[in-house]
Amino acid sequence: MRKLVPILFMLLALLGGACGPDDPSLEAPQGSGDGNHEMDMQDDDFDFGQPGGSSPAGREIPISALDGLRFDPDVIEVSSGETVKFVVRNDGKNSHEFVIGDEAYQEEHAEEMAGDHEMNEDSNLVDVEPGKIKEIKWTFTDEGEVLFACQEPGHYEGGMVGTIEVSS
Ligand SMILES: [Cu+2]
Repeated sequence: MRKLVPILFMLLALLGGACGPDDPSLEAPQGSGDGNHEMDMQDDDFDFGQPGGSSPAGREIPISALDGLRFDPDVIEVSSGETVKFVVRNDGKNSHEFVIGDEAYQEEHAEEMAGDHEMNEDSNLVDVEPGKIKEIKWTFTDEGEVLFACQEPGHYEGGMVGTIEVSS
């Protein structure tokens, strides 16, 4: 019996080896092969528009982040193709973030943030300390709804989210 165990392991190893070089990815679902999904999201390649870059902003939109887990205003209307500059002021005593993203993006980041909160500033988000102001330029490309949310732990879930209605 004792000798059977190593033999079984050897057999398994041989079978495993036959599956090719990508077999060590036992933790990743077969076929997905993309541990780089995370990198995609930081690659200025977004589903909900693009960083404003050097495009001139047609207008500035002031937004206030509040400790009551609200943004003021919380509904903004823009047109597709429009570049706007958000001027985000933290009027609270807690840290807040301003993260541009569609619902899928926000949901995904809310889950990440719930665990280990370490969100580096990216082209679609700013971290705003109490009393500070940060600016972020964004070009909206597609008609539809984009969200802006705070991804401090619990804030998005608590309702710290607003809507950007992008018209054609
Ligand atoms: Cu917040």
